[in-house]
Amino acid sequence: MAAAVDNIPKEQWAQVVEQKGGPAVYKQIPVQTPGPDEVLVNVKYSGVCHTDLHAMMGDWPIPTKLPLVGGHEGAGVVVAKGSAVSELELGDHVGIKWLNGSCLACTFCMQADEPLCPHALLSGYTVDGSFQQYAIAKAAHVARIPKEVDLEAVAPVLCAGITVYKGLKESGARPGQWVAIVGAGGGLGSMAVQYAKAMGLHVIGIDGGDEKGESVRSLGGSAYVDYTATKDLVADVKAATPDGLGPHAVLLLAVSETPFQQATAYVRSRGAVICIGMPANAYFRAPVFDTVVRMITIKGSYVGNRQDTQEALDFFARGLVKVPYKTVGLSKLQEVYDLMHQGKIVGRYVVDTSK
Ligand code: 8ID
Ligand code: ZN
Ligand code: ZN
Repeated sequence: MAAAVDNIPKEQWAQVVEQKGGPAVYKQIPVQTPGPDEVLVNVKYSGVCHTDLHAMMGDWPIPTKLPLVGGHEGAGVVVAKGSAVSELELGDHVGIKWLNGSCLACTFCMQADEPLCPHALLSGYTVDGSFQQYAIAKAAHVARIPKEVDLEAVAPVLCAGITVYKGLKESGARPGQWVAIVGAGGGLGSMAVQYAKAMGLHVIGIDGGDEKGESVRSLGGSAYVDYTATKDLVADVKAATPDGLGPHAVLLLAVSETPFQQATAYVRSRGAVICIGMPANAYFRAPVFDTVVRMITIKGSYVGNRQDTQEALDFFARGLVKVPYKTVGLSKLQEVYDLMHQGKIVGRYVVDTSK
């Protein structure tokens, strides 16, 4: 180790998933030492993403490490660094994101598609993440957070913000056009409404219940369609656009399969449907005939690269997006998961690692 602050403890508090399906157990575990190309980050705050719940439940086809410390929206301070780390100093503010590290040498890394790296390390999935007081990440990949930015408020940008900002770019939607955000009241959705607005787009939010509708409107959405109340979702979404032809792009952020089977019915001809949410065992479904004769694009979008990260953070630093969040102690993580499982969270929960 090349450098470290003096007061790093040997033990720390963490939330540890010991078996598939959980629960997360709040306990003390050892603090690790960073390797040559790594930094040790004193995580102050971490956002709680639905991906952390998928990881604990073992929802997805790739297994997690076990025992597992989840978390990948960690905002904190560099307290130690390896001998090969020259571009970060002790005391720098950084973010631990989903992409903890990548090889930087494969064909995908060479083209700044690091999320596609076959050797990618994933925070809170294949390596321990930010639901602990001291977490390790590759120096090349930590997000650089300006010192004047509030670490608590910025934490959810580190996954939710980056992901929806990248998804909007992938959609090709241009200023003045319309985008439907499906799951608009959730963590990614709340950020997507605002990034879309900041990028000059009109937003139709789709989610369930009045509270999520109020959130969509307060964040700048032009229309809200309640999937639990509508009699004809496709007609309502199309009717929300001034010419009735439907949105130019759809961002699918919901943790439910149904919207993945509806989106091509209301997207505008020549429009794009972007899959981002990852409900367990779900399939996308679209009629081939319509997809062809209406020239619909269907795409997946997966977090973002290092440049997307800095751009997404810059929107936040300029005050263009604000995260609606509630903060609880790290010790209360399981309660956050319970609310998330019930779909009751509007916006994001952030955990404070000191409590
Ligand atoms: O890189 C990626 N692709 C990426 C990055 C980060 C997260 C993907 N994700 C995935 C997560 O793993 C998760 O599957 O995106 C999904 C959403 O994550 P989240 O925003 O953190 O989840 P949330 O806060 O629980 O929000 C989900 C929202 O979907 C709504 C819920 O009401 C909630 O507000 N929703 C559901 I469930 N069914 C819906 C439906 N049929 C719906 N909204 C509209 N229509
Ligand atoms: Zn995430
Ligand atoms: Zn690579």
